Amino acid sequence: MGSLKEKLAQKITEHRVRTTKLLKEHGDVKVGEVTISQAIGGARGVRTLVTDISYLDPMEGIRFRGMTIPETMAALPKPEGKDYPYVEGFWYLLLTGEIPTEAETLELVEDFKQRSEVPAYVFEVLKALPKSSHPMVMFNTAILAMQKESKFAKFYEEGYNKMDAWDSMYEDSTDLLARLPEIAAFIYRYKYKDGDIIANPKVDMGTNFAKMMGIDAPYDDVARMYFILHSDHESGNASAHTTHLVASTLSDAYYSLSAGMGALAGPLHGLANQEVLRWLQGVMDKLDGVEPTEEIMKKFVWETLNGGQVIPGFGHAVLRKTDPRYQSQREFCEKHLPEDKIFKYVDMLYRVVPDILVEQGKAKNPWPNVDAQSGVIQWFYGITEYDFYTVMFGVGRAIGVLANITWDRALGYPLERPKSLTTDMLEDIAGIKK
Ligand code: HAX
Repeated sequence: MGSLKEKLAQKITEHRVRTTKLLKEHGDVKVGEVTISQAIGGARGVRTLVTDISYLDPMEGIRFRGMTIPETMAALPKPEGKDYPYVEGFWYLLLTGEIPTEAETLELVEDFKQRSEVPAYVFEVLKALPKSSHPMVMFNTAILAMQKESKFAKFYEEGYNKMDAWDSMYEDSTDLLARLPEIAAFIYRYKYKDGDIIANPKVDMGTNFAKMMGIDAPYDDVARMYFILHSDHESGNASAHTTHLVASTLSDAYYSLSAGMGALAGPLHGLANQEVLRWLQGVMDKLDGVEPTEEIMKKFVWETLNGGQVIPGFGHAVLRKTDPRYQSQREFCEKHLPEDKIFKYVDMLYRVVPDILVEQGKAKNPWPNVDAQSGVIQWFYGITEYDFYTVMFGVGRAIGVLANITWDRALGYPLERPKSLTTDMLEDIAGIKK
């Protein structure tokens, strides 16, 4: 057993006592009430999920295992001469809550290399899809196609034991994570680069992805930053929640992650990163070479709102301030691409959109989210095929949701099954039933 798995086993044993005590001795303590608007309105703010992997404060933003983004980036071991940490070390942090040593991180890098072989049939399955399929369909199909590799499914077939079930969930999750960069890069090069595939150099996750995409340094650092920033946003976001829900049926990590990626592919969620660039390109096409000013940008924003559409990359179901993931990427842009035209347009949107959303008076949070800034960076490094952006989000999101379902299994969280009511019942509760 490697250092991470040993540490995880120890943490799980310690944590189980806490969960059991809460359930047995304090199970009747109320956490909150549910209102009619929460029941109809997508359960906003209903506190009914438990995770220790990350927490999203509306005013502060995300903390991974108690650490802000800058603290996380500073604390984790980095490849020599690089600005961003090993993704493998971040996986260790999410699973255990501890910063791995350099040696523990490198052990994990080796472990990922050993696991990173993508079964050949996956590429055949992808080639059988129409090339015009959305890259998220390809990504999702590849994940699901690999289900036959599931160690948890085998463990279940051979006589399931609840106490040990986390082990094979961890194995599946790590196998998946190690393979996702190659699958994503294959989709990119197969779909957009005439199938000119670059072999996995088997270095570390970020470098592997950059090399297989065919993009030089510092894109390896971009990949590390991107995967870490997009990894986890507590349990209630649609992709994390979907993955958790499906895993709660004792589905394995392949089925669960594939379901979660379906949620990520929605334009109100992860697809928003492609929509930001699509929206901007639409503006530029209409301007036909004229440089947009703030006044022109305001006109397009209002046109979009008046057409009944949302401004992609702005607003959030929980956050009530600028997303720190947006800030981190903005800082990267200021350092590496300050003169980039698209960065300047995105920055212009930062200056004009919040006031307009406030004036419109609908959005509870007028500030930009992670998706407003991420496409600019990818575009700058040559990935102008913006419908691919959500796939990269998916590789990152997998880190968080897979860590969560490993812990779900470890703590034996049961089948998720909230209760529904009828409209008649709500009218009765509200005292308006005739
Ligand atoms: N542009 C226009 N209108 C917006 C808006 C935006 N960016 N954000 C919210 N609104 C509107 C909502 O559509 C809603 O309108 P209706 O009352 O007509 O339905 C109203 O304001 C209230 O919504 P809210 O309570 O502020 O926001 P929700 O919790 O319902 O939704 C969303 C949160 C992120 C879905 C929303 O802000 C949105 O659609 N943003 C644009 C799409 C986007 O950027 N999504 C990515 C979010 C981050 C993420 O998950 N990344 O993966």
